[in-house]
Amino acid sequence: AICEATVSGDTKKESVAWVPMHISDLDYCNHLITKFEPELDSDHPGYTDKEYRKRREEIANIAFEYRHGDPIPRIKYTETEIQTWGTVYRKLVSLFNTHACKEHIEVFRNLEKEGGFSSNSIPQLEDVSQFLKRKSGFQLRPVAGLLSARDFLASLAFRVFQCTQYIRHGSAPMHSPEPDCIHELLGHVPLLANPSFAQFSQEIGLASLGTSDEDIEKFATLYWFTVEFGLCREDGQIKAYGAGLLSSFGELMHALSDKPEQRAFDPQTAAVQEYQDVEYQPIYYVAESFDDMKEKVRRYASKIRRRCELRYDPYTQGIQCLDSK
Ligand code: NLE
Ligand code: FE2
Repeated sequence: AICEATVSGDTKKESVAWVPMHISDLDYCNHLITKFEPELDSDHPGYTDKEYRKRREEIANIAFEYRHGDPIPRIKYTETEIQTWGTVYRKLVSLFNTHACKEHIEVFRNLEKEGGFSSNSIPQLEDVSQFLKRKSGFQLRPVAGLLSARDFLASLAFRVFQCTQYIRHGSAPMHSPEPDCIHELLGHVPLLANPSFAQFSQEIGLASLGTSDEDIEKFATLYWFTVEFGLCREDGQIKAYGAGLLSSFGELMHALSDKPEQRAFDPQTAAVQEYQDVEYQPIYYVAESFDDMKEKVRRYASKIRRRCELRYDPYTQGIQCLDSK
């Protein structure tokens, strides 16, 4: 589906971007960024582990074959995988009370009570997706690895979160440069169950649809310094709300220590700040509060140049153009 009115830029049709107009169009939003992968990168802890690489391929195939509307296939995780999960889970849980923002802590408790979260087993994406649907209307869909920023952000417009299903290599539990199910489930899922954060995420997604590559790049960077690695003030203390911190006990401790640089959050500067995604971050942005971050990013998103206002219609699960400028 192409909606020309959603395409940014001048009336000269210099770049007619394809835009998903219905939730089922997300079947085509599957462009992966091949970066830090066990098959390709000799620094990856799974590079020399044949079994791990085979497992990754198996799980990736589930995502490749997935189509909108399918239940997310369940995975029988191995003992080794469950052990890695348990190690990270216990470590992180011991840090959340002092290091995580209250919105994250609140849902996390609920996930342990009603959502089947525990250190003994890796939650199944289908069950977590059902949990999210009830709490905030978000749902998960499996993805094979790191997705292009455009596709990832577009999914948010439909309240869909693209979620990896494999787990990091057991030899490097404290930090993983690539997303994995620990990152998604312990980092992202708690906040996605928060209705206000869910609304915020969808708005970012809508604002990203059909915008220029430059704007997507800035958006992705802003997302990086907030939703992935953001810190915020809360009752006179600094807490983490970024999913990349809340899923890495190594970096969570680092971020709240006196080692990294902590800057006051400003979306204009954060959106163009260079970053790397291999090691712990040297710079974090600290928002005045979690709510203040959402408000500032919203305002930033509303100024992005676009040809028409978009709205998501939950009845048809499609995108509507409200006006053509
Ligand atoms: N560094 C994070 C972790 O170890 O869980 C993952 C970040 C993915 C962007
Ligand atoms: Fe993430």
